[in-house]
Amino acid sequence: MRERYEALLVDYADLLTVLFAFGQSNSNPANVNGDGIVDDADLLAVLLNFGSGC
Ligand SMILES: [Ca+2]
Repeated sequence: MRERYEALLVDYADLLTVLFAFGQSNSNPANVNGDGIVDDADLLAVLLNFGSGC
């Protein structure tokens, strides 16, 4: 499972992962910032890193 998006290429699959999991509070790879819930902060993190990787 994906722990941190900055370690991977961010693409449409990641964006969809966040969108489909939006609002969920369980453990989820879409919870990018690890605060326990998938929300707009995670969506923003994906958008800001879209197309990047290392
Ligand atoms: Ca989050």
